[in-house]
Amino acid sequence: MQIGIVGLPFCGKSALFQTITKTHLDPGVIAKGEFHQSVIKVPDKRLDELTAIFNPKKKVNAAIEFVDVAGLQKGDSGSAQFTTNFLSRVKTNDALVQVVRLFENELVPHPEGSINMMRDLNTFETEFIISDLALLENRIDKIKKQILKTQDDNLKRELPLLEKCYETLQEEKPLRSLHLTRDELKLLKTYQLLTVKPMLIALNFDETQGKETEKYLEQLVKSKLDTNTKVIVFFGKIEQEMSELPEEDAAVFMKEYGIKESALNSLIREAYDLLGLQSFFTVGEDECRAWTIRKGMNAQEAAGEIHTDFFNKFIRAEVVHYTDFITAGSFAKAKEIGNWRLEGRDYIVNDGDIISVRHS
Ligand SMILES: Nc1nc2c(ncn2[C@@H]2O[C@H](COP(=O)(O)OP(=O)(O)OP(=O)(O)O)[C@@H](O)[C@H]2O)c(=O)[nH]1
Ligand SMILES: [Mg+2]
Repeated sequence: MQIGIVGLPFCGKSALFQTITKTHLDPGVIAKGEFHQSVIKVPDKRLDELTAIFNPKKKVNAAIEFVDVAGLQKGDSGSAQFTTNFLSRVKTNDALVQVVRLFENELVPHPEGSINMMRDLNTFETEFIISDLALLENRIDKIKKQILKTQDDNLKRELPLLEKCYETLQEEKPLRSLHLTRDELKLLKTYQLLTVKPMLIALNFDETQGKETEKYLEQLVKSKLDTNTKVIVFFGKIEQEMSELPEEDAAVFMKEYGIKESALNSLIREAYDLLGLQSFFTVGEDECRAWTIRKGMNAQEAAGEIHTDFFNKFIRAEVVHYTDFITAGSFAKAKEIGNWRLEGRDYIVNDGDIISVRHS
């Protein structure tokens, strides 16, 4: 899974990227405005606990790749415009984090000259909508011509969906506001549209603005967030500084500044929620591991995430929920009280299930 960090110039994208990936970019590298990417381990206390119990040779956290994508420039007409490089980077992301700047900093002036959350959000949305409109217009034209020629049934089914999307965009609404089915989303995936991507708005505050965050959050909620949109609050500069400290020291500072949750934790929690993701575990002496899957996946599909062979040769899954396992203290005890179960392929996996796949 790949998540792109986007936003206007100097809004704090690289600050957020460095905070969550615990990397340190050289100021010269940052200034070049290139993209950076890094894979982060998804922190999971349950996996830590399981590792403490099984003492395996290896612990493998779930992973998410983050990309810091710079690339919104002032166009010739004075309006904001995406560069081609930016679009090609963002197109392949599964979700986007849009950083919105709320901190004042005279040393780095806001490109529009002032702080204005709604304006910045709209600037971005408009550019995304224009880009998707152009893409769809082109595609719809082509499909119509092809249908006349070939009478292709697949294309005939596709056309109404693309037209529905086109109309939505013309009403200046992003595609993520449509309640699209899984099949529709699958179909649209090949087009790599931008406004269909789930969006996480990350409000970047200065550490002195701790008391102001509620006000902005309320304003956003009042403006009715689209479906598939979530908001988090973070404190770019100070959190970046803290991410370079040992964990215990960082915790002390967080408390001092009244920061309830780190950007990393809130970002991952909301991203999982937004993308409908959950984790299951595999445990053993060799390895304890967290796997990320979509909610609603069955045992066979989850097994397939571990290995294609596990999907093809799936027989049954041994399942015990993390909480039940911890309460019982061992597999044997969990079995005794009936919390350890054998499930078939259609069993819908729960967040926190510990699974062992039986296959032929
Ligand atoms: N005071 C204050 N400054 C911040 C905060 N977040 C970022 N900055 C500063 O703002 C400047 C821009 O931050 P970056 O993280 O480089 O912003 P960016 O979005 O990556 O910028 P570009 O990649 O150039 O578009 C840096 O000098 C940061 O130190 C914040 O919360 N408070
Ligand atoms: Mg940057």
